[in-house]
Amino acid sequence: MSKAPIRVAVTGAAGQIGYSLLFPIAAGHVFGPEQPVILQLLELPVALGALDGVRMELDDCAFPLLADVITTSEAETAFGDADLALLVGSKPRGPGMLRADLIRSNGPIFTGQGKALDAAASENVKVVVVGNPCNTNCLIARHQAKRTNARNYTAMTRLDQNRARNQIAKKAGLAVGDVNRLVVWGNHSQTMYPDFTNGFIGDRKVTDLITDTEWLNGEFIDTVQQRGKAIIDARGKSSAASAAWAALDHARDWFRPTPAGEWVSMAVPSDGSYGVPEGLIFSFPCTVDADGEYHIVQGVELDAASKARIAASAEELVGERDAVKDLLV
Ligand code: NAX
Repeated sequence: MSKAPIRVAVTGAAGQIGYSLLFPIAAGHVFGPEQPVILQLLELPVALGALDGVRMELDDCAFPLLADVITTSEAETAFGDADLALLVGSKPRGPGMLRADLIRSNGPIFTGQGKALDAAASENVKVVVVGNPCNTNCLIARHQAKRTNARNYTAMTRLDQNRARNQIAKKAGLAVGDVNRLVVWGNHSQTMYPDFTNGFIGDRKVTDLITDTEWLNGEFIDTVQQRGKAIIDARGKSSAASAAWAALDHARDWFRPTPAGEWVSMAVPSDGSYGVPEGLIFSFPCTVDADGEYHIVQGVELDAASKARIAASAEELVGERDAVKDLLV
């Protein structure tokens, strides 16, 4: 192994998503077949035993690229010199719990983890928040970014994008790999907007190939927005493997230039683009350059209905920000 290893911190590493996430990273899926990695895994003390089992399984895979595995319940140890931090661990939404309760209950976790990240991680650490409500948890963690690069605090909406691409491909009867520029705007919640108006299948607009506008404006958007619930209803557990793959997609696509003509959905700190209040963690169409910097795609044409949906999701995020304002002082 000639290259210096990349350090990847994962929180909630013994959970469902963590378990699906670690093995592909160790196998080279994110950073390629030449790049060694060190996994730095954070869990609650109560789950350290289970995490030890995960570490044993990682060992037993004999991954040539896996230079080391650190398991800990100390956030600063897990985030030490991390180049990538996947913040997955958080409390799940319990029966009858409102979204507002979840925000209040998980917020403090992200204050503590934000502080630990800022104290210990690499200055340019790339942060991907998966734990829900991921946009606002990311906002809270980012508020602690004094030394680390505050631009690099992002939340995951890639699962929503992947879900949207699949629905469109199925409806058109074409390959999912040909669906492009089909991004999700806004909050990872039921106000998210999968924007079919700018999507392509091959070199044809989605709206040229799928002319059933009632389906696009109704069932399609509803299916993407409700897909998480549909999976819980069917499986009895929330999405795990698909969420893990989406986190891997998000990370991989942030460490390589975006292929020409493609866009990726990333919830990033708003710079005011498209009228989204500055600082909200909002999913936009993005591209990544050769230096690993993301950019919000500018000049995307939006019809009145799209603008209204984007504004509604921004408004929801403003409400979430207000609900945690004591954690942002
Ligand atoms: P699990 O309950 O299986 O695992 C979570 C793990 O996090 C547990 O092992 C727990 O011990 C650990 N944990 C809890 N608090 C922690 C803390 N303060 N520090 C370190 N570890 C901690 O949940 P899982 O199915 O893996 O889901 C994890 C999170 O992803 C949830 O918040 C879930 O809502 C969220 N999701 C986000 C998605 C997205 O698209 N952004 C989709 C999938 C998923 O619903």
